[in-house]
Amino acid sequence: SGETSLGEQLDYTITGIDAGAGVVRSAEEAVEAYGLEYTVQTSSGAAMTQALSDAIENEEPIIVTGWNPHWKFSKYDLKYLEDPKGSFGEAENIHTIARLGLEEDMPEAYQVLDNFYWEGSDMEDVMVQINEGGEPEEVAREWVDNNQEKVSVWTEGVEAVDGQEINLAYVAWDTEIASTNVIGTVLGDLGYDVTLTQVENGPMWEAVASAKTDAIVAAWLPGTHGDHYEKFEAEIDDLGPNLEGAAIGLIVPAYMDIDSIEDLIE
Ligand code: PBE
Repeated sequence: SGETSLGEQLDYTITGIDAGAGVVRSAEEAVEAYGLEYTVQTSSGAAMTQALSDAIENEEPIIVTGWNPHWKFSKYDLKYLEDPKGSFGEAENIHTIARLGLEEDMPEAYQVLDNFYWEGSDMEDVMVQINEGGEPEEVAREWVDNNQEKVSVWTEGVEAVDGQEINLAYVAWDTEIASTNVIGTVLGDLGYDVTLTQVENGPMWEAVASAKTDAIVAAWLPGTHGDHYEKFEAEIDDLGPNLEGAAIGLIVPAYMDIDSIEDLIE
């Protein structure tokens, strides 16, 4: 027929994020597993959400590598493409990982990091405010001030400290900008001199495994960062989930006439 196929309209492109992200690797695996003609174009989380918003504004098709929790679901009507081959895994939890020795060196921070746990809706509150233009640090400050009941569970019985330096590494994904700023604020309130260091995903894992950073709250397991976890398992201290029920996958605007990754097979 003379109709332009979806693949042609999309230039056979899946809009990815940073090359180090697990969701990009999973999307590349999906391209293989489903035998798609598509290429996963890497850029950044911010470029992906910009491309998504441009496409929706013009009611054009787009396929992005996405995840939840995320503010994009409260702003746009979106759907995950079904993934019958399981390239993107099942539900994910986000874990807190400390460097070896943190428990001895900074027991107070370790306790708070170990206690840190919140809901997807909490994280989305922070993400939405940042997306609406709030400075991450200020949004985190406000969230902590407005949610003292939750925060006090993380800090219960923990003694204040006197300006000890602590470093948290994170990747500039919207989820991790939110969580890292919130826990950084809580540690700051406890008396720590907190530095947040933005890195890429691989270097983030290397940093916590080699004690160049004290902790991360950005470990997506078991699937998304499973390869990094396995590589460094003996050199890290896994404090367990700080959030449950996250997910990754291919996401499209609800107006698109496809429901499954299989619909991309030509
Ligand atoms: N993400 C957000 C990351 C984990 C957190 C889904 C973009 C990734 O794909 O590695």
